Amino acid sequence: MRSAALLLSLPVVAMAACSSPQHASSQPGTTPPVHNEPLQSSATSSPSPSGDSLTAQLKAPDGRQVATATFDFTNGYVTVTVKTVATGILAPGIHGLHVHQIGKCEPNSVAPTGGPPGNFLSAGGHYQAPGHTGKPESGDLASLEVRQDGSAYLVTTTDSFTRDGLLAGDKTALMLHGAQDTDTAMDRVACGVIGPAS
Ligand SMILES: [Cu+2]
Repeated sequence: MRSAALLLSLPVVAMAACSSPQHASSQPGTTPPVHNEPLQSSATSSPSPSGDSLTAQLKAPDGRQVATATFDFTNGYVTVTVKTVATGILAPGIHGLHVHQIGKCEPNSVAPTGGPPGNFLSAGGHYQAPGHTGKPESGDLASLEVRQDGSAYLVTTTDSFTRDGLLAGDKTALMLHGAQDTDTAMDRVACGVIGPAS
């Protein structure tokens, strides 16, 4: 619910600051009307909990719930919030986080391009919005920094994909990779299919 538009009338102060003789006229100044309207506070712009939000429940390959993610679409961009729900699962460090191109989160699955099976490989590669090529890819997000106890919290924004784009076709999945600079950096350690909040 939005309040009426904020109408703020600042009285214009006519400054007769010029002291040069040729401007020293004694025109009677017109006094601007002064409005003493109460200042209305502007509406706060936090994402509204509307039905436009999407969510993903990130789970480890063994099914343990790792984190929740929300996608709030407002003002032409999306605010992505990722929060762990358990400690002791994720390794400390900085984990790659991307939207992948297929809404599947299957342990021990085969990539769409074939090859040996692995965790969450059937989610395919990084999501690209229609018509977008190159890097950063549309699904690339800020990384998730995991604290020593395995917990993490990230809020980031992007305008590189839309709600409709995430839900189109095979839908999409939010994927968390292993910690950077470790042997498991390229692994897919948690995955959640992106869909409407239920
Ligand atoms: Cu990825």
